[in-house]
Amino acid sequence: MYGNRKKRRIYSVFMILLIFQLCFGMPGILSEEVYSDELDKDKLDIPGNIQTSATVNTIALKWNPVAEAESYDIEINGSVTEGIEVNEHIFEGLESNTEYVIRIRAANEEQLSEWSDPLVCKTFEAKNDALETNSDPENDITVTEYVYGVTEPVNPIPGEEQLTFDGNGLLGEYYNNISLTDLALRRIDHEINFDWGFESPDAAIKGNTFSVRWTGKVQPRYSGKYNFYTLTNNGVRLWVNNKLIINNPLSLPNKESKGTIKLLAGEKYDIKMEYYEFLGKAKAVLSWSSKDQKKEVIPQSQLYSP
Ligand SMILES: [Ca+2]
Ligand SMILES: [Ca+2]
Repeated sequence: MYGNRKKRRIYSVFMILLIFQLCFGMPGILSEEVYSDELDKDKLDIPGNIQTSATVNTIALKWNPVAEAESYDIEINGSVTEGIEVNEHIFEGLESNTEYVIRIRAANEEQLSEWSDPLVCKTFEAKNDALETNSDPENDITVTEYVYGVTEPVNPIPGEEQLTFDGNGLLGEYYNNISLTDLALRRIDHEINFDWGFESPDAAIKGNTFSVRWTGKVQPRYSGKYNFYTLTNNGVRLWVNNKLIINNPLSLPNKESKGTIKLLAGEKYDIKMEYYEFLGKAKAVLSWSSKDQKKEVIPQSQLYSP
């Protein structure tokens, strides 16, 4: 009997504590949970998966989009650029061979996310001091002019119509990264005149972060100073006769670059074009012109695979 009374008393005390908890304790706990749920609902995520790509004087960034974010702020060496509306950005005009510390946060009208962990990205050392790059804002063309080759102007060779032009195109080597190291595909491209948009050049190639090296020979129809033009999205380098005549390693969309070199009609010159696509749309077009040659995409007849 005594044992049962004790059990009943313990049971009663337990019930009183439980009722007290229900009346006074629980509302407090519940309201805290509701409050933190409301905070979580609006909290912006920190931008993640930040990828960088550097050149001598540029740093390109992209990151995963953040839900509910309307824009992004980027801090680069302490200076903040606000209101970037897409999840990618390119800083231009940076110092070469310099480390930049970068953080990104998301923003909308109500709030800011925390800054991402700082990451360090270093620009490359400038190697080719002779190369002059001028910007022509009127035509939105980045001009890289570098004249090589024969010293005296050469007139078209008499009887040049006897020259034969029967090229087959250039060897295209396609890589599944932007650094021309992860070879995925080799093929002959009759000309370099590609507008891939958001698509990939081939099922074996990713839609972003791929690169291509085209090699072979180029054969001009006329003698004289030739302009070569690359219209690329994104970076490009072009060598003709083993001279680097275009060096635009971080081409913005629809940027045309021009390089100039003197050539002799009918000669076959080494040509190499390196290109990479970083993000978004992809494009690679190689054209030429001279005083005797109207501007055109360099046709298959003038290109020879190695
Ligand atoms: Ca793409
Ligand atoms: Ca692109």
